[in-house]
Amino acid sequence: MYWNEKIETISRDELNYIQNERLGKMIRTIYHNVPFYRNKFQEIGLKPDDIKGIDDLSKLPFTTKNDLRDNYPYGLFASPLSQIIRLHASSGTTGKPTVVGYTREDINTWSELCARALVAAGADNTSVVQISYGYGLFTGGFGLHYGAEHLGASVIPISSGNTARQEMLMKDFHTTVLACTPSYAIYLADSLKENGVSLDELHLKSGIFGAEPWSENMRREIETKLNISAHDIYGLSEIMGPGVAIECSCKSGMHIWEDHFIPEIIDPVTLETLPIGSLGELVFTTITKEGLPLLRYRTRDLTVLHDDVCECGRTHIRMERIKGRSDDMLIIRGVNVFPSQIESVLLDIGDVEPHYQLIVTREGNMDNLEIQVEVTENLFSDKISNLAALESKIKNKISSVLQINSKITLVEPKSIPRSEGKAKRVIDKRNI
Ligand code: DLL
Repeated sequence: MYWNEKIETISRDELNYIQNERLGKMIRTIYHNVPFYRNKFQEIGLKPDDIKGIDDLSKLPFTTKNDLRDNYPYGLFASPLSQIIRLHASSGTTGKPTVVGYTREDINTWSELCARALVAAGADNTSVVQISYGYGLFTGGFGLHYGAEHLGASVIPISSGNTARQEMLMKDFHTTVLACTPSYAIYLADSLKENGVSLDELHLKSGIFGAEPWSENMRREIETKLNISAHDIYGLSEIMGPGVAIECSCKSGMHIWEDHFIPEIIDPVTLETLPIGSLGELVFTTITKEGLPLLRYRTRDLTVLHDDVCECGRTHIRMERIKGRSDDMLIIRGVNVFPSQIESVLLDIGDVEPHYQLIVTREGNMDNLEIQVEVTENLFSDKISNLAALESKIKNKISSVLQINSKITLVEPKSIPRSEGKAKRVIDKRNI
């Protein structure tokens, strides 16, 4: 039922004691090792000793994705590269990705927290875990892989894609736990049915689904179609990757592992800290990370925290499903996409105006992205073949920079509606 019962069910007092100790130690390390934070402290006249514990959290400066971009690639690392054993990356807001680094101890912590997550979702050392999250710079595959190995389960590191092979291995290898995005879980379930595979031929018991927003309706659909218990898992590369929080069998929110990350909810406009139970932006302070410790990192994810004790016995705070974002990031087929990334690709290519619109739809369970972009007057009156060549050039560039497929529609100059205020770049027609 628990991977680490002592820590998962620890009293709040003891947990707070651990948090205070770890926070103080981390602040001192960051101050000495990361010039970016030292300068920020000096700007606001803050000394490491001013932070006595978690009650002083609001004195600390925030960190944003832009800070990571401005210090690309390694400027915020608190450990030298000789201590960093792994690098991952996620989408940046423009051309360059956000880079994250892990020391050996960070990888150990990540494995421990993913093992806790897997057990909370019903896995044990007899489980066969099929990891259908992407392996690579994305944190999904590797994070859960190390967690499942740490737990002693048998891991199938199949990565994403190739549905026919996923189905064959799921059946032949007796997969009991499936880890993938919720939209892919539904796609797989439908495909299994189409291929005449009955649920009796499978051994599935539970699923660990995250990396993109989903709903209670989707949970019901997945649970019925695959006859499993479906658990929401949350995480982000900057803080660690998958396993920052997980739903237990009570499914009334995801437990955040507070012995490693301190969560807060803020008002994204005033930046004031909000009381428990309020809807706002989730902010994390890491208290054990060595490679890339972050103070008050603004996730931009909107949610609500609950601190009443869960029936499962775990005392760690719970977060509700992600309700939305306080910025314009979209998640399309599990890939994080910022409109500003698309804009910088378009402007690099030339022959197009800086007027574009992204139209996101969901067909069945697959997301589709259409990019409508205005071409210059000159090009518009040009030959059709030139327009077609431009379309495919944009499509290829978007695919290589963002790793997503898109449909490019070139439109007449001045045909995309202009706005007097903020341009409406995204029309999201998905009803998740
Ligand atoms: O998506 C890590 C992950 C992998 C989580 C596998 C769960 C499973 P990033 O690529 O950095 O990391 O994207 C992080 O994805 O800020 C959220 O907006 C979104 N996200 C992650 N999990 C959930 C979830 C991984 N369960 C961003 N529900 C986050 C809704 C989620 N959104």
